[in-house]
Amino acid sequence: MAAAGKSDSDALAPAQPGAPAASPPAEAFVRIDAGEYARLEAEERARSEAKEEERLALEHSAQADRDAQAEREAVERAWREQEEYARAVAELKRKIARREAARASAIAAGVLVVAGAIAALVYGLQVTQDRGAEAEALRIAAESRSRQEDEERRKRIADATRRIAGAQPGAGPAPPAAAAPVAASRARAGEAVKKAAPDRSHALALKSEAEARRNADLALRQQAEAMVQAEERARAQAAAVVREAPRAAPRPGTVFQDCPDCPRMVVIPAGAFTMGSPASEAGRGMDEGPQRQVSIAQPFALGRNEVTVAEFRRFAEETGYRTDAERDARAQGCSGFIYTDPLAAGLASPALTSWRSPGLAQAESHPVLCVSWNDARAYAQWLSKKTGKRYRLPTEAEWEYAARAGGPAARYWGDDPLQACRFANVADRSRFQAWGFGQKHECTDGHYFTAPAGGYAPNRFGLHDMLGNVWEWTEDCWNAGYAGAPADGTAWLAGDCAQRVCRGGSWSTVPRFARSAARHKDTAGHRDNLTGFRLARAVE
Ligand SMILES: [Ca+2]
Repeated sequence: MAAAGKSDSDALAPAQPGAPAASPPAEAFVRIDAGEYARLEAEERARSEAKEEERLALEHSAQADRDAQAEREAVERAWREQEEYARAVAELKRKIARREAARASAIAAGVLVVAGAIAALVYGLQVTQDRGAEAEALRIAAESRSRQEDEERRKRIADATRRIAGAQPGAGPAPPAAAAPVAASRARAGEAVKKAAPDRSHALALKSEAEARRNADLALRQQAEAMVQAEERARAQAAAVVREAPRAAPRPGTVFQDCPDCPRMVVIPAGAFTMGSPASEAGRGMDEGPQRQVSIAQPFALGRNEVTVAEFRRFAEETGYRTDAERDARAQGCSGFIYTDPLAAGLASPALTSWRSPGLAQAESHPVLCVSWNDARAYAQWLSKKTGKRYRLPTEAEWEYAARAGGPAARYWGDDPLQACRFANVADRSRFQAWGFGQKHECTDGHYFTAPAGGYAPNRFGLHDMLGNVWEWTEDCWNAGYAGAPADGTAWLAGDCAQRVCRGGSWSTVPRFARSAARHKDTAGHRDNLTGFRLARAVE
């Protein structure tokens, strides 16, 4: 050891003039035996470890400061977004008010136009009616004249009859002096009748005209009233639509997309279910109980598929985001199961892998791999900002509720793992042919590694790949059981929050883990080529 050389030189140490004899000289070489040196070395190591701890503590503290700052910024951002939302709502309200005012003016103008049109109609009607009345008056006058003529004719006939009767023997002819007053009287009567007939026609015409006016007024009033009522009904209906629109939630089962590059989402109904597995379930883990009732009060949306490579690429391209695997200073990249797999021989080493090149063949439609819990949350935050909707990871309870889709069986297709290959990409015969061991699914699903998202039959909620393909991150902190977990479907944010819950199993999952209740945990920064995610979204 080097300490031995140093102790050999002790005799050459010069004396220090003026120093007290009892004290060793300040610069004297000190004899140190091997034991003492080991002790000193241990002390030095302890000091250095203490320094390292201090440095780590400082780093940790700095990280905590950064986290706190990020949290403050997130809160501020949320406030700002809320303010922007409030401003947008106010602006919308102003726009609606302006539109209403414009509509009211347009309606008023319309009323004037309609009133003008009605007046014209009424005038036309009046003219028509006046003409009708005139014709009627003429007809009455003609009839009257005709009756008068008939009367005169009858009188003339009666007179003639009387004259003829007076000429008969015994009666003698009527004296001419008597005939003159009768003729004059008849002429006067004729004149009076002639004069009376137009007077009566005129009165009738006036009466008809007044009647026509009354009818026209009534029609105008009725039409105006009907128009006002229709307008009030239309305004009430428009107000009801504006009031109801923000509350109108899409129906369960509805598939929607907030943008062309956004994941497709399915509306999941509100409901209650039994979370966890019964003791009798084959392959059950101790962390899947105790079983408990969970109620989810509001519908929410869940990704129909796991987030794909293409969808994640859009995020990375728009933001320049680098995943934990890409940023890792120790260049660990993305850890993977396949590096020990005989079929994966010759693939890139973990240090070079990331979602861009996870060490196995993937198409853009396959679920993204090598993303940590942190990366998944960053994607959700970006999507929320991009769309103005609240995207997030699902809670563990939401995930299991959605995976079961109302069924109590171990898997959403039933209890039988042999049926898996219709519904999920799991460790099937193809995978284990190479290995020749393992508890595989005794069926063939057509994919050794990941499969295109949504390629297998969905569950009753219309969700694909809830089991198999890739493990999916959830929001919850890890707890080794459900005692004390929230019962309302919210995330359990107590417990071991350095580790987060993954659900659903992967392309490499054996029957024991390909179950709706099976759980798994990883640290928030962990990434591997078995794990991806899907997103949840609040349904507004
Ligand atoms: Ca498979």
